[in-house]
Amino acid sequence: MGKVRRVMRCYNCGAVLQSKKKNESGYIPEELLENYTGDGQVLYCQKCFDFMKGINTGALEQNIDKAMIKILDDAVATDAYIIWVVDLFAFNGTINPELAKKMKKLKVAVIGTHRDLFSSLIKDETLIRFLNERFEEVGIVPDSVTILGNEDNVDIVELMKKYNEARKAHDIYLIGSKMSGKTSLINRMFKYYNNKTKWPIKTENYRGTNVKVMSIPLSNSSFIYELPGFSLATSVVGKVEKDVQKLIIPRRKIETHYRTLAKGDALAAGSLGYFELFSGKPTAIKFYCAEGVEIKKLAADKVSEFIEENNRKRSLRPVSERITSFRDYDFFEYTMENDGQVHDISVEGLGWISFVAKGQIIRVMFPKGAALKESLAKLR
Ligand SMILES: Nc1nc2c(ncn2[C@@H]2O[C@H](COP(=O)(O)OP(=O)(O)OP(=O)(O)O)[C@@H](O)[C@H]2O)c(=O)[nH]1
Ligand SMILES: [Mg+2]
Repeated sequence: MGKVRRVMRCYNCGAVLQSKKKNESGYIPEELLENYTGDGQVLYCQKCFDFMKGINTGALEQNIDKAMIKILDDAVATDAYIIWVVDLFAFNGTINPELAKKMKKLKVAVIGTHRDLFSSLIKDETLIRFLNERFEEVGIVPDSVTILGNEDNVDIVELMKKYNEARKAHDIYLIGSKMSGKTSLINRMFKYYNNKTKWPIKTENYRGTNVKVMSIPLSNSSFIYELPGFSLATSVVGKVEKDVQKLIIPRRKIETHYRTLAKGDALAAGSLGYFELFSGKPTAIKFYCAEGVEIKKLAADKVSEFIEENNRKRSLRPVSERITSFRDYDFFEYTMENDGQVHDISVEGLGWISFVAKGQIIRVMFPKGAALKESLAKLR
């Protein structure tokens, strides 16, 4: 995998921080840059020192609610079977390491949803391999990986049978991000579900928490618990207004845009994401996103001007009123290895670029606090 490094910018003015030239923009004393731990710490250029607040917060991974963690401790304590539902489009960034550490102790079946958004030329095996890789990366070897989409012909009865055997009479906890497709899956299962137990299906606060959980009895002593979705706080979807969400969530097929970036070029995805080839040979990239996202190639040093102008003119959608100045973005830099393999850099909820890694440096600017992830490509 490529190496990621935060590009340090002054929080206040957005200038790239440097400690070489005192009179130039972004100057900061060397020891401040050197001792920066990234841990809740804030950096300002000397000039903006008086206005100290905020940070380059790039989360890289999703946050999980404390109450939810408590519930999942129960899952671990009872050796429950986990069904982890993930949205194949907005997947990167959704595995929280703390959560993964817990789930590692259990049997985990993975379901990748939204298959219908991908071309039918893409094989299920390709998507299955990608999900296996991402889970194995955090120490989870999935018990099974299933790909689902609207209008597929997956045999749900067979799937339920498979899980029923695999769970070995233990409870099932159905987990996943908000909007990943948990309820859609349950609804598909309900068509064939027959409650022969003494318990009703109910939704109530999980014991000792104020988290609403639906429990569906499987036998007189075991249940499926459908947990609320994990927060979209690290997804661009969770950071923008409703009308912008409509543009970035794909409804039909995912669009693929082809562009070649030369050194100093940036690809703008509306006002929500910028991918810059900072160094390296011209690179052919594909950008995958919803049909509502417009893209444009521009000179990287014109990005700040462009942001300002696009706020006014809205010539490249989507534009969010919540993300209007440099301060509203995080800024990261990937130094890619030179392995000749196809890699993705993905901004959760917005889309991803895909390209052959040849030692390039790629800078990504994206809404502050969204999750960013680099990995071997999803579609390869
Ligand atoms: N195209 C497509 N849309 C899907 C698929 N699965 C779910 N959706 C849609 O995605 C949205 C969210 O689905 P839900 O099933 O409500 O997701 P959830 O995981 O229960 O979400 P929360 O209850 O918020 O945690 C809905 O608009 C669904 O119609 C799928 O496979 N393909
Ligand atoms: Mg739901």
